[in-house]
Amino acid sequence: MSDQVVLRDLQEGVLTLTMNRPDKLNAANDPLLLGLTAALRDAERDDAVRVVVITGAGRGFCAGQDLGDVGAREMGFAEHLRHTYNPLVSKMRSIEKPVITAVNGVAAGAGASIALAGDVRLFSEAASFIEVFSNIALVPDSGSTWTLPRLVGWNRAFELMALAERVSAEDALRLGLCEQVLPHDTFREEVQAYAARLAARPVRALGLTKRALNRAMTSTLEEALEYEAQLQQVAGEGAEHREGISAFLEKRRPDFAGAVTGEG
Ligand code: T3D
Repeated sequence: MSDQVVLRDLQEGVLTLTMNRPDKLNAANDPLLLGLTAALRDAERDDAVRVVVITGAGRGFCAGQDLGDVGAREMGFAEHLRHTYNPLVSKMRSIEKPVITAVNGVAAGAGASIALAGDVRLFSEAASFIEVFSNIALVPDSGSTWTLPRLVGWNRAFELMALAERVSAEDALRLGLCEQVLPHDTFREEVQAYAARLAARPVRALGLTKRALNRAMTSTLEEALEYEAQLQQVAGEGAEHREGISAFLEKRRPDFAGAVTGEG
């Protein structure tokens, strides 16, 4: 097994980033957090990457902050969050490519926040989700206070945060914390197949869609309508749109990846 804490694997437009500290359920240390953020920044600039998948090695997704590291560090909590988790979560939300969090096992604390920050959240049957922060008398961070109440409502979010109870994959699906629960034995293959489906979509238009949805979270309807008009102008002038129209008229499948490659 590699000693790198973030593994990168690019296959057919799908970049899989694997958090790789399996002995600690991929508890996050600074190299892991900074490595993930750096990989997302690289992916943002690389046209060969159409979709990003974030997952974990071994039986965990991510158990949150490595608690063994906390006592030894020189930064305060706020400075540490600003330096590590916050740029990671911001980049996951702002990168204009689909990000799938493939939650293969337990996602706890900031690991749960990272799971929720995906555009598409795919859980294995063996996954679980814990807002574990209150067990060690901390406040939920890395975006959980933003994402969780939007998904489950204020009161349910507070209950999950206050009691730190483990949510099974089945209950996560019922609560809207994930889009799909997939069989554990074939999880990685099914995630790759799902990601390949997304990679065949017009990912530049999806990037603009992500931008519009992000903006709409804090805008009025009038502002959203105007922003949609502006982004539609951009999408409508793009190679993907031309390919979509041609494919429709010629009664064939669109080749969106080829359209962008051929842009020159
Ligand atoms: O700036 C800042 O740092 C603030 C940011 C904070 C963000 C946070 O994420 S705070 C929350 C930190 N995370 C936790 O409190 C979770 C602690 N872990 C657990 O509660 C449990 O391990 C789990 C519920 C996640 C999983 O339980 P289980 O029974 O499936 O596994 P386990 O046996 O507890 O853990 C397996 C190994 O992983 C074990 O090591 P060992 O005994 O086999 O050598 C355990 O110590 C290690 N491990 C799990 N979580 C962490 C960890 N080691 C370091 N840090 C961890 N967070």
